[in-house]
Amino acid sequence: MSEAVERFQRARTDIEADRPVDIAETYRIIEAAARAGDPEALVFEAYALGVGYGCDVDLAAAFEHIFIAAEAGASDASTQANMMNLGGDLTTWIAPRAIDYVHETPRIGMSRGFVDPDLCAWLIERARPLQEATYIYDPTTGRPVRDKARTNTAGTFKLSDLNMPLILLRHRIANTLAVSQLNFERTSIFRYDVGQTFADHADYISTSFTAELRAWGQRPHTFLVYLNESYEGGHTNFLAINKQIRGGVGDAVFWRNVDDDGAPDPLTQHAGDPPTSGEKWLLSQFIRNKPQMPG
Ligand SMILES: O=C(O)CCC(=O)C(=O)O
Repeated sequence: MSEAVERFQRARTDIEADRPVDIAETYRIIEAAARAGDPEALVFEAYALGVGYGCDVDLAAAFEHIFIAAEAGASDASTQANMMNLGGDLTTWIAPRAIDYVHETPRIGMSRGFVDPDLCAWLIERARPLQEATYIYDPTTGRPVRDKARTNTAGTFKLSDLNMPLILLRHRIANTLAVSQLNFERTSIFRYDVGQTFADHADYISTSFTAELRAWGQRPHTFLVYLNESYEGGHTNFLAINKQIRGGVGDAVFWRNVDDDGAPDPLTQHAGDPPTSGEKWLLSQFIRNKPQMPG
């Protein structure tokens, strides 16, 4: 094994363990191993180019890399390539989708058929092994704590868990909302079993969390995609405005968590109601107003 590939393997172990790394240096290691012809490094380079991990976003190169990696025999690249074939060329993949507004104050938008049903089913399978217990932020300390107010599970996609269809979806979301993909937090997929809930909460960052706001900015946007519909109950429930929303497979709902001046909007308080039968799967994308740690 070449030196470049050995260095990549070590970097990959760190990424998979979610250890803090020097992102610019890690990208150079990935790139060198990909140039040396390592198929797995090609896949990682595709993800890095897709989200801007230590490099500028280059979606055309990222798109191509997956097909090249599939031909080179990278595990998993051909299933991604097959999914990508479903969505057409790069331009079609990331084009903004049509939206309509279903509530005025606060403004809540929906985009029907935002994600292809086959891709929804595929994303659920990618998210299943990532599911972990969820947390809420302690209102006093700002630290994550377990609480009965949030009993659903969530799978969060760090760099090594990504896949190119999901990266392309992130760009579709960014283009639909006219925001930068660099401001995206890690994408999550939530699972709710019968009775599990994410009780009434808001997604904006409280103005009292000054260090968090200084470091990572406010969270003006929430964008959700309903990945399945074989459950009852499980609405996204905006209690302050008495509005319950449930999309069909692949439908998206989104709103701004802050008003036009950037102040938190308490009317956006909402809950993920518990399903009364079946299980609910939901993609959740939080978007900040400044660039986030990529990957
Ligand atoms: O499950 C839902 O419908 C709501 C999810 C949610 O509350 C959130 O992502 O903040």
